Amino acid sequence: MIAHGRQEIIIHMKIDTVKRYTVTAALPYTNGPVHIGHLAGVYVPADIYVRYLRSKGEDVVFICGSDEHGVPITLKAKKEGISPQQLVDKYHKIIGDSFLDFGISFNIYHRTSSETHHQTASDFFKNLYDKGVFTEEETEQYFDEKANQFLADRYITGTCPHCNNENAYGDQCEKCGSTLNATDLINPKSSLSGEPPVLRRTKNWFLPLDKMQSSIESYIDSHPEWKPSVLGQCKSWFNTGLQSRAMTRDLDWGVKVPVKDAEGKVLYVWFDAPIGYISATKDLFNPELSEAKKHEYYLDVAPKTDLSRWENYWQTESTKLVHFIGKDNIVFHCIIFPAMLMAHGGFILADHVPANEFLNLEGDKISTSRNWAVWLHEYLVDFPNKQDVLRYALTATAPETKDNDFTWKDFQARNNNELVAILGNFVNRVLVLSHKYFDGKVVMGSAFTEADSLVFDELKSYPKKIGEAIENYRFREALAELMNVARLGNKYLADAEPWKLIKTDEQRVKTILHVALQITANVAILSAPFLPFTADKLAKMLDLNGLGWNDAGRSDLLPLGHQLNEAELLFDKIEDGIIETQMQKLMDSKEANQLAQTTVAEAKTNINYDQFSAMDIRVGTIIGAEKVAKTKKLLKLTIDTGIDQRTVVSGIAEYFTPEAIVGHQVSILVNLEPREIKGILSQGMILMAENSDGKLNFVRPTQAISNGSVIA
Ligand code: B3M
Ligand code: ZN
Repeated sequence: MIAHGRQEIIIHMKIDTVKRYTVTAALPYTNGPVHIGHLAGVYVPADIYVRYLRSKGEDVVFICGSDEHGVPITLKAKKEGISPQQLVDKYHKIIGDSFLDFGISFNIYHRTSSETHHQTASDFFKNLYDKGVFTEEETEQYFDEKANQFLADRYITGTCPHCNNENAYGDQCEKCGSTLNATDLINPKSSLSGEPPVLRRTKNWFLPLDKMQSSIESYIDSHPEWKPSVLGQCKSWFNTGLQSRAMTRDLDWGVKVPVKDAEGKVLYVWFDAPIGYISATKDLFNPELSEAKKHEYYLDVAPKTDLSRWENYWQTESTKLVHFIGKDNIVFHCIIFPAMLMAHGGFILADHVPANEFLNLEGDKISTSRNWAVWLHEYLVDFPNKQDVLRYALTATAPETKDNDFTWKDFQARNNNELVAILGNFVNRVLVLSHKYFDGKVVMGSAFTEADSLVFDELKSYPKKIGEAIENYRFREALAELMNVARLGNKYLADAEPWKLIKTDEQRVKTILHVALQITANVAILSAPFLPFTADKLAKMLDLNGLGWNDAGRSDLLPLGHQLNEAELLFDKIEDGIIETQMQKLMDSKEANQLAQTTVAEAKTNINYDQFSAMDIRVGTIIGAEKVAKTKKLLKLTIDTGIDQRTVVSGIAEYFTPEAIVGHQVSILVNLEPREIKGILSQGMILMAENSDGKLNFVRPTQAISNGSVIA
């Protein structure tokens, strides 16, 4: 209780002095498309927050862009056989388009390969360098002698010293989440050549986080209102003791290190990427930015403000800075970036870092390499115009406090039982009845009853309830409260029964629909941060313009005599077949993955030609098959070998039924010494292909050929 009270006070104190907001969303690595995990963890909550603030009339910039440096990019480029620049050009477009398609309303979607960014990051480094912040250290780094290259971060894989995951990267273990140095890995291997690397001495510049620990700790301590998971991660870093960390790398893709003696070195991607937020803001407010660049940066109109300068969003105390990120980025946003900003001076620090946990998919970790994901660009092909359904389902199950699971069944249920049955149904009933009884006009009949006043009173409480949940980064709760507004409307209609009263008391029906329409207008405002496409559609149907959050709660949003537009369905039911197709798609990728991953048995030692030709392998036809009694695996087959008809006992009963194989041609080794199996004399062996899971397939001619044909 005490902690809670304290938390509320801090939040309110800060909000009083806030003049503007800078909201950032993690810059996605530009090495692949984005999936539902990205959307749920970072971009949808950030977008809800920003749309809400804008609706309240706040001055806010929403910043994102492509993280185009770092080893993930160069590795993927190599894999696709294109240059890093070609790779980032390709994915910058795909990712940016997905965000646009899903209504993620960045003011700018920038890129770290841009000139502005290179200049900004370079200047930032130079500033720290000139102040003597960095320590120059010569250390031993891994080097691939075959590729003639230093191996930073993800160029190295090996076993995590903390959890024994064999596929940990040189900068991070994805299994246990610990941040690593390449030299921490057990049995390191180069991702380029697969060989164990050697150590070579090289000079790099380090940020002495060890010396900055107490300032960083007091910064974190001043935010007891942050999520326990975020504070917990920071605490564990402090407990182990911060260590100085290299801010440069021996690589050629990235921002060149702008000092003497730094050939072949670039800034560490985690040094340059967060500065990307600042570069993006600069270009957002750059009046000279060319149209072509604006297009490439997906630039929305710059926010209307009397102080249109980027500095106001980064260097003024009255600006509230919020970073939306996933939990794997916590240390970089809560410790390293603040340390950089403090060392530079003149910048504000984040007021909140509402990191989310991870979203799983059908009980399994989302994985790009295993293609276990729902890709946004693919979703839109299968579910055109259903962006809001996904936004809704992802917010309703957002991994706010623990990892959560997305399932297609849940997605379907959220759509059918909530969006269609509650929200869509309410709006549709009100509009259809208004058109049917009163030609789509807002009318009023007999005086409001006590029931009407109670509904209005309750309605009034929602903007604050929903708003507070959003301001405290509890988006699931906020969304649940929004649905309660629709529930309130449904209950009101169900109790008032205008469809019955119309025969006896038209004046009362006018008032009922008047009340119901005011609720609907409120739904249009309150749903906009969460379901922007739906809210737009609804606003059009109501012919409602220019209202914002501060109008919500009012019961006079639609004036008397106001003409409504035609009603349209907001949502429609998703049938089982559609969901089954999606499940099948996932099953297919699981299977493809398993096939790709099956291990291959080691090669046997060589034999000579005589040994090979000693084997007499023929084509035969199975002319009879039956199970061998009291066994699970054995079938007794009768084979026409062309030479004779003989009996072979074969261990294939778990994979084939007798009926399914009679008539099949097979390959049979006919000169294998006869052997008694379960009392049956087996004369020969059928050739089978067997994978590492024990799955069997017949080895047989692709077209019918006469029995007895020799296989050699
Ligand atoms: N690109 C990591 C990620 O996508 C990184 C975020 C940068 S935010 C400055 O997980
Ligand atoms: Zn680990």
